[in-house]
Amino acid sequence: MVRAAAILALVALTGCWKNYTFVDVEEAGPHALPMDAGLDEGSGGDEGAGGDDLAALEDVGDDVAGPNVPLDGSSGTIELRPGSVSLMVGYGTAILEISLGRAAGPGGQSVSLASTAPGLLIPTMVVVPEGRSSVGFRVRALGASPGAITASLPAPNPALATASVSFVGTARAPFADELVINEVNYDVPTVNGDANCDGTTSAFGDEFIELANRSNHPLQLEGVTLWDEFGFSENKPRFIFNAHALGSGETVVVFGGTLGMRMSTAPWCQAFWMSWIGDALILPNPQGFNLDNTGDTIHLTATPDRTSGNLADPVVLPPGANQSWTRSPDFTGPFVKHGEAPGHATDRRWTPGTLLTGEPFAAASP
Ligand SMILES: [Ca+2]
Ligand SMILES: [Ca+2]
Ligand SMILES: [Ca+2]
Ligand SMILES: [Ca+2]
Repeated sequence: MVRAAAILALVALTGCWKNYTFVDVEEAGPHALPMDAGLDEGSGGDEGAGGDDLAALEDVGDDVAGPNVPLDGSSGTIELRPGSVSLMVGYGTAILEISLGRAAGPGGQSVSLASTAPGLLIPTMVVVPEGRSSVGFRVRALGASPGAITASLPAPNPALATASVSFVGTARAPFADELVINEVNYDVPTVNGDANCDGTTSAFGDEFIELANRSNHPLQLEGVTLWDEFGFSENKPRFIFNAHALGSGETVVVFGGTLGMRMSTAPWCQAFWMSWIGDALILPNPQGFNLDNTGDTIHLTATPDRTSGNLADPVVLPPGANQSWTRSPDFTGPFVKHGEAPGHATDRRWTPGTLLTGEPFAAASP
């Protein structure tokens, strides 16, 4: 009970929490950072990866054993990314990703985690699920002294990867492509459309926009603005963020209405708790997004001034089909209908707060 109370207090303080399981970099690539794209691409370990992919690697040494090594779940190849990450002091969080050279074998692949950064809370272990080549885990800042995170594979093919960790007192505003739209739910079906888990279907209230921080540092969201096409043309912002530092690899979901108690047992509602859904912070937008079911365009700008510039390309929504429009793979891929994304969760038509597979962004949290 003491521990539970402490966790609740921590969550209340920080708005941060989650436990999870996750996906393949080929399918999800949640931490593909623009600044080290070569690393990200190369580590995917796609068995089919050819010379072009290998040429892009900055660190090909681990892959020498490469595609010919059996899928024994302990291949001796591991990568941790981003290779350097910064967190907000005072409970700031980040999600890092472990990538193996290949899919984990039966039972999954356990990876041990350790840190030399005083006051950095990390899980001691995370499991790459069977059949997946990567997994995410969350870390949390209690102190401010820099150090390193180590992820290690056990014998018989031991391997080690490290990432440096630093701490910052403030988060800066996002630059282009650091904060991206990852999923949009705009065509709410009239039956079973309760995306926000409050027990009722609402044409506006169950719309949502999921955003992700794919940089390697916290981003200050204050003033960041979301628009639909009509709002953009009429200079009417649909949602303006209040101050919030979004950690590296973390996501936030804004629903197009108020938020209530969890009244649904739908799969994506299982992790709905307080201000969270799945693995993401949720925020209400009582005035709504007004996303047209027949097609619309989402703009994400740095400030409520529409001339401040889009943070990423506007997201063009095609005529809807009672499902969301999501990046595939998550964070980095082009948009597709949820039901047409490879590996999508088949028991739902959207994935607020999780990967499109329905698995969490972080498989373990301290
Ligand atoms: Ca709509
Ligand atoms: Ca609802
Ligand atoms: Ca609209
Ligand atoms: Ca999602």
